[in-house]
Amino acid sequence: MDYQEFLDSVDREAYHEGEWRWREGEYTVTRTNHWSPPGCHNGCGVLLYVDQEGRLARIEGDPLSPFNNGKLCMRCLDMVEAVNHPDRLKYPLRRAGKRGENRWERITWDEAYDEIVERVNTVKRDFGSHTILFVHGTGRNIGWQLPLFASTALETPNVCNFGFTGFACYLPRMIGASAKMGEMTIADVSETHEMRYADPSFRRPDVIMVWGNEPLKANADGFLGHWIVECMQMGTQIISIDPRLTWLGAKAAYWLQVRPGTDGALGIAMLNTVINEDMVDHKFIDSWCYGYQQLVESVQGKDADWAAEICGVPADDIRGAARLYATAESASIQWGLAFEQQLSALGVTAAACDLMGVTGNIDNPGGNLLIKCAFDIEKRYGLGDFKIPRENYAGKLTLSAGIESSDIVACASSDALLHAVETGEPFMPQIIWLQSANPLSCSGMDAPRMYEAMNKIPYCVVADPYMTPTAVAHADIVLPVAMSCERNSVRTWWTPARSISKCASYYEAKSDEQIILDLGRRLKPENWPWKDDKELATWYLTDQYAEGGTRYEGDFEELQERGGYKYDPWDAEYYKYQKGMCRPDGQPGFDTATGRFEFWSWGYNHWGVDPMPYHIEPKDSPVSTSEKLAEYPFIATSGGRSYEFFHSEHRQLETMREFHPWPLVTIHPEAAAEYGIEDGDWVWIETTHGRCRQKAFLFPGIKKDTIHMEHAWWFPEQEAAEPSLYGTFDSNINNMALNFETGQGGIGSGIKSFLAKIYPYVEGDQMPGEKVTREGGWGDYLPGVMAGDKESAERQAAEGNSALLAQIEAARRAKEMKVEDADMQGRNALIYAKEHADGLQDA
Ligand SMILES: Nc1nc2c(c(=O)[nH]1)N[C@H]1C(S)=C(S)[C@@H](COP(=O)(O)OP(=O)(O)OC[C@H]3O[C@@H](n4cnc5c(=O)[nH]c(N)nc54)[C@H](O)[C@@H]3O)O[C@H]1N2
Ligand SMILES: Nc1nc2c(c(=O)[nH]1)N[C@H]1C(S)=C(S)[C@@H](COP(=O)(O)OP(=O)(O)OC[C@H]3O[C@@H](n4cnc5c(=O)[nH]c(N)nc54)[C@H](O)[C@@H]3O)O[C@H]1N2
Ligand SMILES: [Mo]
Repeated sequence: MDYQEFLDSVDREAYHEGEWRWREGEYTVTRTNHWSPPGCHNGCGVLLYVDQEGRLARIEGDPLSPFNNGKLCMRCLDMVEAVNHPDRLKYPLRRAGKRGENRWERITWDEAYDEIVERVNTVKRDFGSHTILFVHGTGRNIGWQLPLFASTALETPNVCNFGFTGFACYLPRMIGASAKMGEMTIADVSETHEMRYADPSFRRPDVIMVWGNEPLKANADGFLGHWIVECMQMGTQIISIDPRLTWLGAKAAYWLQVRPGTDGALGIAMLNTVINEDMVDHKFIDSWCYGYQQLVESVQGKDADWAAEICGVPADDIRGAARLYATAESASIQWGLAFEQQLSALGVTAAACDLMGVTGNIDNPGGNLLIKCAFDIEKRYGLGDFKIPRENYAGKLTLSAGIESSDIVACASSDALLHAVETGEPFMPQIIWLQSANPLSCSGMDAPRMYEAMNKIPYCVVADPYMTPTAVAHADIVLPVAMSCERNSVRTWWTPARSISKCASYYEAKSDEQIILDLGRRLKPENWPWKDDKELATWYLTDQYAEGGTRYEGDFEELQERGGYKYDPWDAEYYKYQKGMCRPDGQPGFDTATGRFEFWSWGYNHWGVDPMPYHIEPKDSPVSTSEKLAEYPFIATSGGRSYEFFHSEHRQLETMREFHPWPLVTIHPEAAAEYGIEDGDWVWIETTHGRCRQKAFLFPGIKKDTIHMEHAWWFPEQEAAEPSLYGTFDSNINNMALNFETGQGGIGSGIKSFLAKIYPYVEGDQMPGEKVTREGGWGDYLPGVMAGDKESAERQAAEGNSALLAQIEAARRAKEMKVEDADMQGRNALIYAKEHADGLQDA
């Protein structure tokens, strides 16, 4: 691949370089970025064609955008269908029947606002604003807006992804990396340079280790998977660590087919090989690191043979992959969600960071970069609480009225809030506000339990572009949300900073920005000074609250006019730690307690987490619960993404369903044959905790003892009213997932590994929707503790639930900290460690 050749080949004039809006025949064309709805983790450059009726008629990738170079995924290419789909919510709705009956009356926005304001103010007065639970989902373009609204208009500290136990997405990698090296890290595939692969300072990685991540389907966390393919065309080799064979795995130098949930052991063994075969970067370690000797000691005895047993990967492959990674001139690790959907979440993160550290692949061209969101607009990955005025932020640490969260993560603990709903202790939540979340279908672990819990909360608001199973089951008011092409907004997730420009509209749908502005003004005018969405966007870019603001110079209009993006030179610089660019005091080094890259981590230690890489055997596995194997012989993992869907979204779109009509469970052909299952058969997947139904997909690229299930299915074409709820429980693997099961520090969840059996579905079998909505599900929940088999639940109740206790203990420590220090997650602990740690002198 010759990128310069590509750049030279683009007819810039034909693509209206320098313009952001122009006429083309009967269309008005807008150069902008797509950033939800529909959901995605990325903001790709697009050209939107709007017809004379103001309707989105066509979409094209923008070849002048260095981010995606004109490429778009199939979901973006299908945007016209998503935006104009007749199922979209057109007007605000008020529930007219009972919850779950799917009967609604159309109301005006003013009626909706009046009802909400009256309800919120009554709850604030009678119960306290902390009894409002605010729920939002993954990093769509809501991350900064919604926490701001929740904390400064609703005035609740209780913002979380309800039901998503153990903060089991991305946050563990964020905070783990921040503890180890002071910043988040991402694989360098030139994405920080406006000139991309042609930038003279860039060097493509010799090796990319793709670990627990499927970048081509997920494009997760601000990273476009196709960038890896471009590097491969320039010679990059791949190491794939995945229980399934993926497209990248099929082209990899090494494919380590790891047993789900055992990556901690694999990482430790790779460290053992690299260290004991002396493939480390002594210069980097001696000059810039802390705690290397402890790392050397901690991995002794845990070699590739040890890990081979645990992980089910040949020892020679573990050694070979470690050697390939460590001896490359530059190599990077591209990690994914599997890291935190196992109990060792922070331990695996530590192991991966240490591999980068021992080989000196930190902030070097083609290694792992120290990265911030462009211009410091976001201190974190778009959760935006940094933007929240401090007097409101303080509440986040203590979570008023006794429900505590850990100081590791700034959002509220969903387990703690579930405990509150189930027990009424220490308070009974009065309102649940769901904006960009559909917990019954996707984000709620133990979906039947979430169903029961949400029905206990007296009032429920849902704001979404589509009617969802969760809205039908629980909502009292439903607000129609505008799509990406119908909003003015700005966003960063790493670099560049991007703008989103409004160019169409749909019935009465309003953007998230408009909804929170309208309601913010009505609920708390003194906190909501912005005239309109553009002013709000400018505030975000330049940040009126932070001391000195951000480093962004300009405003929404300027960003829009310059083509919708701006790269931050800080991110594009290599070896920032050598140049005094990382620490607030301007000294060289890392922004950690010791100023160094920490193999022995003060942050981890402060959190009460093992400061060295660790492995925890999954709680339900052939090793932990071997007695169950006779009845539940499969290790079930889940969640691998598909091109067609973003979580529970896109199920309405005929085009997507044509490609991917049904939920698929991947089974090895020989295993399927043993159970009389053929490709395309409906199959029950069952654990001791529940069951769901998916269609068999026979595939030899998975081991015979492992199955992989898809998440977030519902069927908009099926009956909305209960018991069906669009069939959302019928195929939901979260019927089997557990709350209250987390790893050290209350972080990580076990959902990538549990034991299951499979058997054919027979016509007439009872469907889970019926079981859950009519018979109370399978749960035998002891409020506030992990369900599962009754015996273990009772034991846990007697012992006091360990995950909850860990969070409460961490919160107790957090309370001792000074509020003014607590300006971001992860850092909290580091600041604390800086002040309190003994023995820093030897650093
Ligand atoms: N199209 C699409 N894109 C998405 C999403 C979506 O729903 N659809 N969701 C977004 C979100 S919020 C996230 S967090 C990301 C997630 O995206 P990724 O980070 O890619 O994570 P997963 O899709 O869970 O799984 C990646 C790989 O992990 C493998 N795997 C399963 N168990 C294990 C294990 O125990 N160890 C290892 N090493 N590998 C394992 C799976 O086989 C899969 O190939 O994607 C984002 N992007
Ligand atoms: N078993 C299993 N369960 C999983 C996972 C897994 O791998 N396995 N993945 C988990 C992960 S990593 C995550 S992050 C969670 C994700 O969970 P969520 O991010 O909560 O995703 P959804 O539940 O699909 O809900 C998103 C809703 O937001 C709406 N929406 C989309 N864009 C916007 C917007 O801009 N504004 C508003 N107001 N609404 C919008 C959509 O229409 C949809 O109804 O799910 C988790 N669930
Ligand atoms: Mo996620």
